[in-house]
Amino acid sequence: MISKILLVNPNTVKNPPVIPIGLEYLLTALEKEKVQVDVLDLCFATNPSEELNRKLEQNSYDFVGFSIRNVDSTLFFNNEFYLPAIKELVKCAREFGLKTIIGGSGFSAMPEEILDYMGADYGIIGPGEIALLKLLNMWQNNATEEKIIDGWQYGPDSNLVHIRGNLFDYPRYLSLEGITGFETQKGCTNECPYCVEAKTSVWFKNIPNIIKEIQNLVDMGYNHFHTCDCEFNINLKYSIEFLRQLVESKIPLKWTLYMKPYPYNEEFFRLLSESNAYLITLTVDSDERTQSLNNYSYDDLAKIIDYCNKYNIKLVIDALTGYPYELLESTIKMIEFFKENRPSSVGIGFYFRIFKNTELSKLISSDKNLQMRLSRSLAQNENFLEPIFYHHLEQNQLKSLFAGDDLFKIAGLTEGVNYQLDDVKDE
Ligand code: B12
Ligand code: SF4
Repeated sequence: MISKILLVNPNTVKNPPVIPIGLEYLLTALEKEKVQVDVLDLCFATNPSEELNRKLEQNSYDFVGFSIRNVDSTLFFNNEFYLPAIKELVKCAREFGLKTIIGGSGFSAMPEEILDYMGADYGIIGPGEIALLKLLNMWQNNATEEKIIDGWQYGPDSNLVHIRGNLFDYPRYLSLEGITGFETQKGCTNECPYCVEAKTSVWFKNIPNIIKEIQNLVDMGYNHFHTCDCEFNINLKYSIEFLRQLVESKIPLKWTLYMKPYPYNEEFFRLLSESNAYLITLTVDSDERTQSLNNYSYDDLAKIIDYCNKYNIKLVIDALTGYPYELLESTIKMIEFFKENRPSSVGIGFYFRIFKNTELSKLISSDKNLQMRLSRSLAQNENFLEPIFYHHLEQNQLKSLFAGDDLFKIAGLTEGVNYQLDDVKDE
């Protein structure tokens, strides 16, 4: 394969900054097939377009690939919309006559709309390790009929051992409270009606290869990790096996994870604790229709809180409330539940970011009553790119339900993510 590709990280969000692990994974896959790859990290750039221009003037490439991680901050308060700045960068690469490819979790949320908005040549949905190689091969053979390739068909290539930490400035990320990530799997089987990751295919990675990847990073001095799985406990048997092997490896690290309220058991929490998982962020819906779609109830939440207490793991709840037609009683029930069964902190979101291709967007599009509760009017042929939110609860209403209990926080009113909260930071 003779193509030369520049992979660009255009993500300049710094609260916290995120090391572009997606690009690191692509690098291993491309280098294994001897594709010539170069990277440009614009996270700390003072003028991203200028830096990209300079890079393109000084080097010659066939392709420029952009990783679109976030469409926007998904928070109503202080919302930030990231696509316009990335569009400028894609335009700059096209002005050099180069083919552009976009991918990433943000892109995968609304692929057709984003490809069109960006004016890019190609897009890859979901995992890119195998799909990008396929695309480059097809291009070389003049066989690129599709503009968008679905990487979920091919998965992430679990035979790879990712050697990371060399091409991006880890020390700079970590000095600004960034954290090193690792991924054990891709996809989610749950059915949260507002989520862009709901009902995707699930791919599990080879556990010994993940452990080698983590060991290499720890050997380089990076020992504080966050999982990059949508939710760590998609499949309990696999998660427990991963935890067993991590414990056996005796790698000195500490880590934090996202998980959903089902499935779990006591062994799972015991192993989390033994492997030095110090903080869990648990995704919770107050709406019991969504709870039952995802096989859990308040009994499970109570058990999880007990296990976290027993095994000394901090627990932060990321809760959503006020889904269309959810009653106020349901919101009150959740708040009262957490007042009684206390985790370390409960972040509450009550504005739902509407993404195309979700159950929520279909519901909103077909219901005029719900359209009265949007943060802006629906456009004709609405593409949902420009941030748009549904809500029927009010901030004051929630605050009065909190009744001064500082366990509760409204999502988006303070900067940062859960591992940065003062009351959950690991000493
Ligand atoms: C872990 C995580 C975090 C951690 C990151 C820790 C760390 N150091 O890595 C923390 C808690 C810090 C975090 C913060 C935020 N996050 Co976050 N996060 C995730 C999560 C669960 C995993 C992301 C990840 O690393 N995946 C693993 C890597 C390997 O996958 P990947 O990046 O997708 O890359 C693959 C493919 O996309 C593709 N690919 C990627 N780039 C490219 C480029 C090309 C050219 C090609 C072809 C392919 C390709 O190939 C890669 C390899 O398979 C995702 C959900 C998800 N499952 O994606 C949300 C997610 C990305 N986060 C999200 C958001 C909103 C945020 C915040 C803005 C939250 C906030 N309001 O503060 C911040 C932003 C911080 C920042 N600087 O960007 C949203 C983005 C939504 C959207 N559509 O816009 C997601 C999708 C969650 C969601 N469902 O809403 N996050
Ligand atoms: S469990 Fe998490 S990742 Fe899965 S659909 Fe629900 S919110 Fe999305």
